[in-house]
Amino acid sequence: MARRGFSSGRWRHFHPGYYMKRPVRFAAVLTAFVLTTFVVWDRRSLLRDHEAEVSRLYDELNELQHQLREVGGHLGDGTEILSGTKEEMAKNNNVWKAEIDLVNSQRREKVKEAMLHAWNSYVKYAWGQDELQPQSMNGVNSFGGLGATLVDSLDTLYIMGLEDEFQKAREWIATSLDFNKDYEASVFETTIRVVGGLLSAYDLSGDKIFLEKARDIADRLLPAWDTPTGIPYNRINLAHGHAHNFGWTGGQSILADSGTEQLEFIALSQRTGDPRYQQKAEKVITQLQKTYPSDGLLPIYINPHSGVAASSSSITFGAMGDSYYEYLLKVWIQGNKTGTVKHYREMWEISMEGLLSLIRKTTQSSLSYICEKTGDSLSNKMDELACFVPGMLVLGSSDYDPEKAEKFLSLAKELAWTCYNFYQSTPTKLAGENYYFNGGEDMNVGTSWNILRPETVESLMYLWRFTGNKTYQDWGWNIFQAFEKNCRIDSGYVGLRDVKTGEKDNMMQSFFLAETLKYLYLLFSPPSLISFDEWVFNTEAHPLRIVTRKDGQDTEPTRISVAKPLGRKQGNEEQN
Ligand code: DMJ
Repeated sequence: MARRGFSSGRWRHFHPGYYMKRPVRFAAVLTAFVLTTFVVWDRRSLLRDHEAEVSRLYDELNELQHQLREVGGHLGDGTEILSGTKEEMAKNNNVWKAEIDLVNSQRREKVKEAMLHAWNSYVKYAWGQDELQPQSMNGVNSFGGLGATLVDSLDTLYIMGLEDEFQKAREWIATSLDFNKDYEASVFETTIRVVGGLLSAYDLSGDKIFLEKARDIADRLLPAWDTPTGIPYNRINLAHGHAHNFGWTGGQSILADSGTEQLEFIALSQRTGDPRYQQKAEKVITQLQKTYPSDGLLPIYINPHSGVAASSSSITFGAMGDSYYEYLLKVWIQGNKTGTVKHYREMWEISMEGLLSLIRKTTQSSLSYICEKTGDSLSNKMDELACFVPGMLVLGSSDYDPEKAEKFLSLAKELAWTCYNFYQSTPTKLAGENYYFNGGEDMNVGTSWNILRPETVESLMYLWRFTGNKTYQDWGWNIFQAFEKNCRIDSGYVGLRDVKTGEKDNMMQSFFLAETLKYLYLLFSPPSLISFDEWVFNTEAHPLRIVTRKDGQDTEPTRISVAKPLGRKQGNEEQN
């Protein structure tokens, strides 16, 4: 029987001559080969990343289990549930839970100790001043001498059970806090830190001194809203009430600076019975609503005389845009989701559709990120500040229909992974101020400082509470350890001038105590501590109690939560 050659039968496909006569088929085979190679390579590199992450987490788990057994040895009662082989322990769900509780309580104590170190350094070197410069061991009045760190720390001290420290701070507020300062204060910074901090301390403690002081400073800020449109000027002299805008904005008001006072001023009106604060702050939103763009994305500069946003300025979820979007959602939550505040949710939902149009993915590792936009042009830049977005999406997603809720929850998870990688990708494991994703590249640090910002751990706290996934706690713990390693010095905590070299700066930002450490503490605490059902956090992490709005006709919730997350209080057992 004659042997069949390569030129006939099924083997002919392997002979070069076959393709020389069929160039189209050759091109198709070549394309298929290249595509398959790329897909396999891409999958493998993703797989490698995941394997590395899983293996790192597994190592950490082993280490924690080891520590737990050691701690168990000192516990006396109940130690028997902490002994035995790893396999036996893993089978026992209660033991597993006990382990987690113990790890969380150890982590919580470490964060509390960090807060005490930051606070005691402030007390020692900068008492009553706005912020501590730890390297030079002195205070500076970067906010006009309003005791910014002290006021910003009140609720963190209270929540952590640091009663003596809280009382000492309270005495200073009662006896020494004086707002009559001939100083051009930022309306935004003063509101979120001072008004917010005082109101939160009042809500937590019931001590009227905090409410009186909040009212005093808010009265000094109020003339800033006396503009033709009600969109405020962003600076005001606290002693004389003269208001204007920052020179570098060309006389324009900034979006975030104008749209981030609503929570505090509504809360103040609710607690004092004086409607003026709420009216001024809410008028800004009704003014913006009149010319709301179809994609809900507002440029960061707005003319306070015409109410028109300057289309030449950029659209961003980072600096100068960020908390405007955050407050649309949170005012709706603060207002019990009733008809009175329905327009906030509607505007927020429109803006979230706009947000989707800014999302892009890197080609190599499929990292999602949020672009900035000027006119029609997108830029592949994302601020770490925009890392509050995952938390906001999680908080708002449960009131969408199930399909959309899932879509926004997935996006939140993807963005949180990117934000976590902002930290993991640097030698210090701390994030830079912003990142570029040019040409589909994964991420390149732009401005490379880190000033102890909270946004990523804030989002991790929301994600953990809503999903119950402990991975978010582990990520937060890694970030905390990087702060401890790089930023802690004997006289407090400093930022880094460069996350690549670890060179230190000389400033302990007040939001490190107000936000970063508070969110970390809550990340390792039961979700019932400052529950989302009763509290809403302002943008400086000051929890404000949700109370029924009495000013509207409709006090019934307008939406039924269709996809309420599992275990909003307890967390579920998602393990991915
Ligand atoms: C804080 O003052 C607030 O979170 C604000 O909304 C953004 N910037 C800082 C923290 O980074």
